[in-house]
Amino acid sequence: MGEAARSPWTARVLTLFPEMFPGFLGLSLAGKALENGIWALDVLDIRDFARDKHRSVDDAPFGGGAGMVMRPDVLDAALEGARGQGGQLAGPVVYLSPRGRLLDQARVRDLAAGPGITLLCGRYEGVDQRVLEAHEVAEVSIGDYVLSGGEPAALALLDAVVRILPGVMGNEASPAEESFERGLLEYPHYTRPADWCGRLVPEVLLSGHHDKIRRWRRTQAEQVTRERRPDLWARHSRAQDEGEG
Ligand code: 9WO
Repeated sequence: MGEAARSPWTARVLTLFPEMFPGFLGLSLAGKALENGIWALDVLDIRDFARDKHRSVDDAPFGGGAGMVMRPDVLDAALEGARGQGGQLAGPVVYLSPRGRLLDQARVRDLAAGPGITLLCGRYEGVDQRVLEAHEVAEVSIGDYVLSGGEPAALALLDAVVRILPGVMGNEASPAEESFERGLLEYPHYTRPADWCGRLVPEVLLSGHHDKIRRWRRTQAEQVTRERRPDLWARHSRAQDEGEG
């Protein structure tokens, strides 16, 4: 008996700008992994699901006001079109929006552990609320700022997920990863020369005392987290108190 072929981690993207994909994800490690079949990218043009002769995808907002809203009937057809063989979606449907829950490394890890994701990229003033409810769409934000569309946010989310898929990075965890696992920011990094324009590398890093170096880095990570991200520091301290560290 042959093994059934396992499908790779699959990103299905619904967008009015399919030319934006794979974008930078076609380069570097993510691009190599895409070529090697470690992940797959299906891009669907939302306009292909418009049915009227002008292929319109948007309409004026009820209640008046500036701009246009993406039509629920067109988005519904696109989401149905995003189902693969067997009528299954590739993982949860995520709408990139400043109204969403903020993306963090824990969410990235959950997504990487699943079968994939279906990403809905909005344009204009956004999408009709009812289609988000009908399809149980999760709203995700990559930060508290407004873009002109969801596409750059979709690319950022995919970059975060794809780099941790098995076989993409080489299997060692990066310092940033290990640090984030513990809820801390990274310690500072240095390379040669040891004296650059009179700026010296901290002595301890030249000492060869690996235990001392580990403790110094830990202290630096804690200090920078406390100073720059009191929110992360509070969460980290709470986790330590509960004996998770
Ligand atoms: C535009 C606009 C113009 C006038 C009045 C209200 C308005 N709201 C918006 C708006 O939020 N547009 C969004 C553009 C609609 C959804 C896609 N767009 C988007 C996604 N901008 N920024 C994001 C985004 C996604 C994830 N993380 C951060 C930002």
